[in-house]
Amino acid sequence: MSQAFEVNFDGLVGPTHNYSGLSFGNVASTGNQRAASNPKLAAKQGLAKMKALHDLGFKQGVLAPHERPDVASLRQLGFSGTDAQVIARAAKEAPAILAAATSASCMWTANAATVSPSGDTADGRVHFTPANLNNKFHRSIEHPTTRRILQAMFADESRFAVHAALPAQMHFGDEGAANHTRFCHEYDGAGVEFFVFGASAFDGRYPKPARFPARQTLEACHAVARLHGLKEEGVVYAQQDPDTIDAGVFHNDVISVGNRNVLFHHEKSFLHQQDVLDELARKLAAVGGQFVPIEVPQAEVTVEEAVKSYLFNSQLLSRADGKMIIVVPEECRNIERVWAYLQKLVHSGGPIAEIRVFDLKQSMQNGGGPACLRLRVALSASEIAAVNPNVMMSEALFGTLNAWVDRHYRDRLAPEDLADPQLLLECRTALDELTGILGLGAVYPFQLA
Ligand code: SUG
Repeated sequence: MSQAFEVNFDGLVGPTHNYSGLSFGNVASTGNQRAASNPKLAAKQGLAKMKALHDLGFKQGVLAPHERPDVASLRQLGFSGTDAQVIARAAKEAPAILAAATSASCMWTANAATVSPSGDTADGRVHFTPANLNNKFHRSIEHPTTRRILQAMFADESRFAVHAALPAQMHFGDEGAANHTRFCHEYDGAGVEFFVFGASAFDGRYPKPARFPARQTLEACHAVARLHGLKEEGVVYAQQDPDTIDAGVFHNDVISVGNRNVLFHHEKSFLHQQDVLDELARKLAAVGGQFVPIEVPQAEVTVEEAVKSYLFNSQLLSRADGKMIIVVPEECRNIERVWAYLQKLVHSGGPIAEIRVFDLKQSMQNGGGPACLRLRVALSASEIAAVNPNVMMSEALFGTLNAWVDRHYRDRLAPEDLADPQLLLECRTALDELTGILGLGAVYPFQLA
């Protein structure tokens, strides 16, 4: 039996979690603009999921939140003075920009980076490319800190390579693992990496969505595959159906999820869907895997119901007996047809045999479900031993982080609170302590200044 694991690194929700309607094309985000948030509850909901999966025996880690508001970005945009003056001026002259600079969006760590396990890469190292998240200003400011945090967690350069993000330009719009899945037989063997793009930046022959933006380009997928040293026979590219992007599927992980040899997806996920599935089956067979697609028909769950319930923004986790657990948000239980589908799925005798439901409402209201909140890193036992041990979930870390949240987080943030300069100080105090807890060293702008 292989000694390799998929480790899920979940984003710890930051103290400034709020609803600012920043993500055009993400219907939950725009629909909840100006609602009051509860950062304390959001962080605790995320921690509860991490702990529950840890208790079930899965390897679970934590990715730290970022310093917000990002005063450096505000200064770059011409707001000047002391930090408090910068915030006051931005609040008065450009509240939408202040909101963007205050977003806790790094919590959705599926967008932190694309990860290629060592079994796939030319140099046998695990490769990470932080996503430039170029399509949205509030997300485009994440990657420098994300990179420093990943370097502090995966510091051993003989095993891990943490690249810089792709050029910050729409041609190379990159959304990280939200548009990437890896299929394999064993986590440490060779696999097939599946890159899903929304449009091509340079080739006009590819169709484009009409209403909402395509965040990920084909050219970004190619660039990441080159940087990671992937072999052509180990890669499949597919275009998302542009109509589903226009229906609110802003990332591929809102319409499909894969694990090991299984792809759980909707009938309307990809263009030329049958060709895509055939290529995945052929390439996975070449590395010893037997591809199992599970396709959900529109007649049973519509794209609209998929977007509302986040059925596909689920986690598929392999149990020790080889069967899989599907981790879904509570919203799936609240939509009768989706819940009926899930019941049928787990009683079908197929690979997915168990449902776990989590209350992640604080994140869901911004369009972030269970899969958005985690970055998957497949690691061999010796690679796991080289990861910074302080970031791995445990009984003790769970207690420490809950107490840390209790000490530093507010339980309500309304839009007008973002103008409060105290919020920055609260965030810095919390993060200063957190870098100690997680053994990250100096990773935030205020620590590096
Ligand atoms: O990028 N929402 C995030 C949600 C990301 C979900 N991630 C994955 N599907 N993997 C986004 O659209 C909303 C922030 C606000 O409106 O305040 C936001 O950024």
